Amino acid sequence: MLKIMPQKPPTKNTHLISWIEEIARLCGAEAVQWCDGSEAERKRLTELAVECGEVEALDPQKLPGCLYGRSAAHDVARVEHLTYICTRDKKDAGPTNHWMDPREAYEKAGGILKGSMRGRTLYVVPFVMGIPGSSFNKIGVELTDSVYVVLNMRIMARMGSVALKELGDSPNFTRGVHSKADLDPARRMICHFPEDNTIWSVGSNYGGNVLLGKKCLALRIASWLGRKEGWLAEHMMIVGIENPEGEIAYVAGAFPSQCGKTNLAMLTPPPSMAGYRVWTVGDDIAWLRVGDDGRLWAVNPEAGFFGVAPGTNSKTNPNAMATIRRNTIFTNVLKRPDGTVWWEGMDGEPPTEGIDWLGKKWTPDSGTKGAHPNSRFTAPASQCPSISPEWENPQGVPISAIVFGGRRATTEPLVYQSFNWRHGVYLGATMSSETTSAATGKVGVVRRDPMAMLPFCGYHVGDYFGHWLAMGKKIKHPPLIFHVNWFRMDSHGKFLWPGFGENLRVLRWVIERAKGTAGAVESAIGYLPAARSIDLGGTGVSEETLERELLRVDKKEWVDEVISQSEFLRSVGEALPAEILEEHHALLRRLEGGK
Ligand code: OXD
Ligand code: MN
Repeated sequence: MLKIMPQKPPTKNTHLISWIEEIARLCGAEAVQWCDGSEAERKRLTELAVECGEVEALDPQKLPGCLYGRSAAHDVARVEHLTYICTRDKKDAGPTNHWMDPREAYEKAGGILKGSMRGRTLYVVPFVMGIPGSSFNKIGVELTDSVYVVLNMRIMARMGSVALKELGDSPNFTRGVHSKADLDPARRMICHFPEDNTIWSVGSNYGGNVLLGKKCLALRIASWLGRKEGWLAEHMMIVGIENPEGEIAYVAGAFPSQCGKTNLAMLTPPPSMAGYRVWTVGDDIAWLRVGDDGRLWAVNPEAGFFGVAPGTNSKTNPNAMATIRRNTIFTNVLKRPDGTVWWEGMDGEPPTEGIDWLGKKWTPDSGTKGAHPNSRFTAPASQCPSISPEWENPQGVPISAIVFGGRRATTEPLVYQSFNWRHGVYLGATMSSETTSAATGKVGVVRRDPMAMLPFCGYHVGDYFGHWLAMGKKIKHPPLIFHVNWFRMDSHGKFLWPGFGENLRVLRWVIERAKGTAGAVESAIGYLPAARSIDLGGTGVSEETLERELLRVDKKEWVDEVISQSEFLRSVGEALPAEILEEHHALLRRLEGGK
C-alpha cells in the first residue's frame, strides 16, 4: 500500500500537489518527503545517506560538514548522446540536439520510471534559480529518489521553503523528475520537453545529468524561455575586475566544460599586478537581460559550484581550495585513510595509499588514476573568499565585455576583439574546442561548440544565433566581444601562455578596450593587442613570443579554419542567419586580401 503524501503538503498549490501525486503513483514511491531546505533536514538526510551507503562522511575536524560520494563506474559524465530535446516538431530542436518525439519520450522514460521507486522515498525538492524576490528568477521542482541529489541540490540552488513561498499558487514552474532507476546505461535518458516546461531524467546519478536546476533548467529550458521572453541563458562565468583605482568592470565568459571557467572566475591576481582584485559572481551560468539603462546585465542563477577537482590546487585556484574546506560534497575523487580526499594535481605528494574513485585500494604504483578526470566538488558559492558583494544583487551586474574561448593548440591567438556585435556573434557561433572528459566520448578532438552551448542550447542553433543578433539590436550600450585562447602550444607541444592568474593581464586589456584606453591593431580576424599593450611583467613570456607566436594569425591555418567552419555552418541549414554567413565570407575575403 503506497503512503502517498504522508506529510501534510507545506503548500496549497494544487498544480504542484496533483503533479506530485501523479508522478509518485507512476514511480510507485513508498513515501513522499517534502524538503524545506533547513539545517535540521540537512543533518537528517546526511545521516540517512551515510547509513544507506549513498555517501560517506569525511573527517569532521579536517573537512567539517564534508561528504564523499562515488557514482557507478559507467556514470561519471554527461551523456550527450542520451540527452534529448523533445519538441513536437523535430525542426525546433535543430541539428545540434538529439531529438525525440515527446510522446515517444514520455512513453520510453515513463516505462523506466514505472515502479522505479518501489521501496524508495520520493523527495520533493522545490528550488529557485536566480535570486529569490527578483522578477528574473525561475522556479523548478525536482522529484528524485536520490538523497545524494537532494544534498547536492541544496548547495547548487536556493532550495526548500523559499521556493514554495516564491511559487505561491502559480502553475509556472519547471516540472523535473529524476529517478536513478537501476542505473542501467541502456535505460538512461535525459529528456527535455521545453513546450511543457518539463524535464525527465532516468537511469543516472551523475550531477550534470541529475541536478536538474543546472544544465537542464538553467541552460536548456532557460535558453528556450529566454528566446521566448527576450533574454539569454548562457554557459558563462561572470567576474568583476577591480583596478587599483577601485573601479570594477564585469566580464562574462563562455568556455566549454573543463576549459578553466571556474579558475578564471576565482582568479588570484599575480604578485606583479598589485592593486587588482577579482570578484567572483558565477563560474558556469549567466542569465543576461537588457537593463533600463540600455546595458546588458548578468545574474548567476546558481548558489554553488560543481567544479572539476583534478588540477585544482593552491597555485591554480587558491580560492576554490579555500571554498571546499567545509560543507562540500566530493564525488569520484580518491579517499585517503585519514578521511580526507585527494586528486591528481592537488597540492603536495600523492598519498601512499587510498581508496580510488572505483572503490578499490590504490597506491601511486597502481598505474591508474586515483580520482576520475571528471571528479567533482559541490560547494556553496557563499564560502568563496572572492565572492562578489554583488553576487546576490537581484538586478545582476552590468557587463562591459563578453569573452568566448576554447581549447585550441593552434590557430586561435591569445586574444582578439571583434569588430562589432554582429562579428562577435559570428566569433561565438564558430567557436571550437578540443573535447574533454566532462562528457562521455573521445577526448582531444576539435569540435565546433557555438558559444560553448553545443550540449546546452534547448532549441534550433540557427534560431539561437538569430536571437543573439536580435538581442544586439536591443542593447543600446552593448558589451564588446572578444575571443581568447589560453591553450596555444609551441612546436614542441608546450603551452605558450602560463594561464591561471596571468590570464588577468588579458582581461585587463579587455576591460581597458571597453573603457577605450588600450591600443589595438586591425587584423583580418579582428583587433589584436597593439605592441606592449598587454603588460607581461613577471610572466616569463617575452614580447617576441607574444607577438610572433601567441598573437600570430597564420593565413594558411586560418583559411583551413574557415573551411572547417563551413562544414558546421552548412549543417545549421536554412535557419542560419544571413548575417553569420556574410561575416564568414567577409573573413575569407579579408584573409585572401592578405590583411
Ligand atoms: C559542467 C559542465 O559541469 O559543463 O559545468 O559539464
Ligand atoms: Mn559547465
